[in-house]
Amino acid sequence: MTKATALRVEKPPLSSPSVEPRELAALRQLERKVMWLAAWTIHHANNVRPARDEVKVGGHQASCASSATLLSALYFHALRPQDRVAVKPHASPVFHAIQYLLGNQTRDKLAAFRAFGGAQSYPSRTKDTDDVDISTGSVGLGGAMTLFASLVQDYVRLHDLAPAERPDGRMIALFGDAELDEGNVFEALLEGWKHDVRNAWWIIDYNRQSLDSIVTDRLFARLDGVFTSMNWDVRTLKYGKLLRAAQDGPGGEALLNWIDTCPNQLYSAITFKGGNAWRQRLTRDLGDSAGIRELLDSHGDAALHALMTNLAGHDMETVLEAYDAAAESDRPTCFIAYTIKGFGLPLAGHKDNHSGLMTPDQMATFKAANGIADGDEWEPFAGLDMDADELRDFLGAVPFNQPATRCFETPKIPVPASLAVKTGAKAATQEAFGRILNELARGDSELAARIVTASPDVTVSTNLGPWVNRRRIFDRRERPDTFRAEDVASTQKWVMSPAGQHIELGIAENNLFLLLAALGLSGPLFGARLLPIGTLYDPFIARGLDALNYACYQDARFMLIGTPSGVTLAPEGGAHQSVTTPLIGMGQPGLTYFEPAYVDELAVIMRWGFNHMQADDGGSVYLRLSTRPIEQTGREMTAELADQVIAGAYWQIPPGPDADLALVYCGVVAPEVLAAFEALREDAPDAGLLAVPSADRLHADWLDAKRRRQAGEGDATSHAERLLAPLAPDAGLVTVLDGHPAALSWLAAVRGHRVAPLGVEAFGQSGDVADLYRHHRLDTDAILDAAAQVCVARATGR
Ligand SMILES: Cc1ncc(C[n+]2csc(CCOP(=O)(O)OP(=O)(O)O)c2C)c(N)n1
Ligand SMILES: [Mg+2]
Repeated sequence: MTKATALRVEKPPLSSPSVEPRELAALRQLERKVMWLAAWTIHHANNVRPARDEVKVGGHQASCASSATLLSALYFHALRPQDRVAVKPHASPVFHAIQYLLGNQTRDKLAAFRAFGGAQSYPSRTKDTDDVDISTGSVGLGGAMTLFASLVQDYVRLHDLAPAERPDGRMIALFGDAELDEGNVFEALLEGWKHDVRNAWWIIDYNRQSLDSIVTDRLFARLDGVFTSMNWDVRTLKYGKLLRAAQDGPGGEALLNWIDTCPNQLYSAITFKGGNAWRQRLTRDLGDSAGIRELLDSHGDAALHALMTNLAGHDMETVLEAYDAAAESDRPTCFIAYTIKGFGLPLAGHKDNHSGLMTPDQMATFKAANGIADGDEWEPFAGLDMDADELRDFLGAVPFNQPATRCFETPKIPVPASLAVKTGAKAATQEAFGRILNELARGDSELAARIVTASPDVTVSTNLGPWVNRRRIFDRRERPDTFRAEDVASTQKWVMSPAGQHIELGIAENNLFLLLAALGLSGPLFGARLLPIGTLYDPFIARGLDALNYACYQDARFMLIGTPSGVTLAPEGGAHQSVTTPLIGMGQPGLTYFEPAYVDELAVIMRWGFNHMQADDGGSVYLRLSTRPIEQTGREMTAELADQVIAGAYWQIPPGPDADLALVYCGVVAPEVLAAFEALREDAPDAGLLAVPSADRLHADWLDAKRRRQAGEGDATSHAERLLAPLAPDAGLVTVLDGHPAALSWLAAVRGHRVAPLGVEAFGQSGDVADLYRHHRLDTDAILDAAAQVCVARATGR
């Protein structure tokens, strides 16, 4: 076998039994319209809509043209209402055009593409109004999320939480081929394989171009193998019907062999140049091959160009056949669809076309070719060769557009009045977290039934063990705990079951966040509200940070437990110590950060968190916890104190009137701060001790009060302002946390107090807590020094 024929894709039949001729004709018309609308939407945003600044509007006409057939065939034919789709970000105008034709998108939103309030640059669940299932933007994430969505769909059904009669949907991603450069895609593939996911389609728009260039020739030969090794069904769609028909004619075999071995760069370059360039090149390379002259002579330049660019991803019939052929199976399927970036546009094939825009002249030519008259640019059926009523009827009958709930409203799950647990006199927040979940696991509350935990291989070391022992690990099949069956003693019972409520992941934090995104959208996507809790070591939040941001961007609701954290996990060393996570927690929209010191605070925060995850204007919650046991207060958690914990801060020891000094702390450094406080009380009897379980809530409320005052609400005040009011105007604050000091130092701006911010600013190293606190200046002596410093500064007016 020659190299060329080895690459040849098995020849599918040329007939199309599954699609009636009129349906095919309608689909071809609509595909043309989608191409036009996408190109026009982008052109309008850049050239027609008046601009107010010099910043380019942008949009991706070439990326859109590449995927118009694949998406039209999907939405107008293959998709069912229960299916969910992640569309590659740069095909957003194609998606919006399709929804427009289906009656789910307005002309105004299209005309305002990329403008404030208009259709979004990249499909957005929260900002777009035309039924985006899965947001995209950061390449690789949306596609990978489909696998976790599929897992969640199975979870919901196996727990009998799915709405009755609702069939399983297929989780579908339209990928740009360069998205498969992102490592997270392969992490997800592997995890998906482990969990035996089903009902997933990945459609790869294989235009062999990324942003900067043409992708390497050898890559996809490898990728095919990757998918096959994960037990995916791989369907390569290479040639359209014209090329397949030509194969049997004069010179056909030689022609296809030539394409098979043609480097991606060369194919793209000649595609850009067009018919005459094909003729010259083929004459040069294949002029002596039998039948080639005849083939070339029987095709004019335009016909030759159409033939040579007739790749399957632009051949409606071939795409429909491929979708239909895969429709019966629930095996994950990857379609590698050969396409041309910029197909049908003057941008086609050019290596620089990613953000290329057609010039007004090119657009005028394209418009004429589409038969669109001036003023009819947005008309759904203008310039088409089929009766508008017939097309309207066709669109009305599209399976995807039949009445069905696509965004579910789900009732809220009641949260018990208290989640308090008993601990010893000394306790760590991580251990208490495990106890709270264990208590929930023992009971039979609705809350416990809806909690799903997940962890990337740190289940036991983040104290999820007791919960897992009781609620088991989720698996589509029952699997006994072999160690138990073999009488090997272990405190961990790892029984797997379809009823399990913990999803065990391999070590890939990206996957944790994508799973949390899918679990946290289970209500709207699958009609069953779940309350996901994900645990990981705090420093490794950074490993999955983009996926965390992505989950929050989609308004997925979950509880994230970062533990252990800071330098307090001392002997574990610098590679495991987290420094910036408090700032991540404060800065991340859609995520509220708490760092409790005491177990009673944790119980209050978790309770609030479960409600916040369900509130219409709520969000996700991040708890930064610790393994360091500290002396508990033994106090009663009053309603008033609980409110203050949630507001972000409370006076653990209130200051006297006009006090000169306050120690302010967050989290596990409480013992050092308390010791310092006792030591300085003799000299500063009026000093106060402020505990800050949520610098994030406190800060957000402070900004909010400012905004409200600006908006005319003159008496609006923030919790931080009220708390700091009793201090003398020139009092000093010493702020302390096991994390970056900027998380608390802003408190000085609330009332203009002096501040000495203590925290961690450098990488750590192994040691015990005492050594590391001394090294990073978090120990009692350092706090006393800082207190002296602010007092001296006050006395000297500096
Ligand atoms: C994580 C991330 N990195 C970089 C980008 C910028 N970017 C946008 S599209 C793109 C290339 C996309 O190529 P491909 O996926 O093949 O899409 P297509 O060729 O269909 O446009 C890049 C690098 C991004 N959106 N996300
Ligand atoms: Mg590409």
